[in-house]
Amino acid sequence: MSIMQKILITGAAGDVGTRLRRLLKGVYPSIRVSDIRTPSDLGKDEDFVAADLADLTQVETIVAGMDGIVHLGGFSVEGPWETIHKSNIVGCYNLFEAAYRAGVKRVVFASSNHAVGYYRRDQKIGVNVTVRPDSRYGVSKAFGEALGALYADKHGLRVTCLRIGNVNDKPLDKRRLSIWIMPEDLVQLIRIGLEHPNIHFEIFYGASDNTAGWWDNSNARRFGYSPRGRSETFRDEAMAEQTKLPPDPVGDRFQGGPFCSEEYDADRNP
Ligand code: 15L
Repeated sequence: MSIMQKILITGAAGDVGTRLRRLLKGVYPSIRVSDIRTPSDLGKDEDFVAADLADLTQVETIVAGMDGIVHLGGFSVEGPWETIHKSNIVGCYNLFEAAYRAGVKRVVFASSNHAVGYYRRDQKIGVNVTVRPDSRYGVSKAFGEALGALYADKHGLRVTCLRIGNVNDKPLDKRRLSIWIMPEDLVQLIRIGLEHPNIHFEIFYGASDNTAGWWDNSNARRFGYSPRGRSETFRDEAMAEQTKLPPDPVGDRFQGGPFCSEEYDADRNP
């Protein structure tokens, strides 16, 4: 694996961006961070450049001179179409197009479990399944994966899409016992995407070593991924938290949980 010199992290003010800024510090010689808003904890030594992803000119400014990009930027939950369209469709297109024009070598795209959220919980899925988005947000993540494939296959960008479960210090409830990823494990996946010599276009699941997991992550393991986190360690706590949540008969059937039950047309979907 070879170390890239200049890395850009978009979405740097968000929860995952904030964790990654800390964890990637010192890993790469030069890290630029960007977001539409200034991170509240921005350090004096951090190279922050604000940008609206929906504006191609601004995106071209932040990607200039970069070797690799970790693209976390965008809207990170379900939202109105106008918001998803601007932040995650136009914004994601601008990111890949600007990266290509600037000669950036690699992009790691933060996709989401919600690109495949309508798979049932009794199904084990790998990375080659048809996408089954559970929301407009999930559709935007499937779109980002498709864009990544296009820029890899047509233009030679090396692209890794991470279908991230839930990044947190510990799994928050029963569903998260299946999809939790420890932040350090996410760093491992990002580093594979930025450094592994054989990346062309890959999809990995962003999950730790979860016994209750729904995803076959052998593709990530093929590239050396060796997760350290084990959600079972936190089972009792997570199940105790679960009892505080309202019943969700639709969400509980599907991997995407509440994203699946939101706006669900039960009368048209017997
Ligand atoms: C996501 O994709 C979201 O960005 C995050 O906020 C969580 O909702 C996560 O999925 C999840 O499914 O728990």
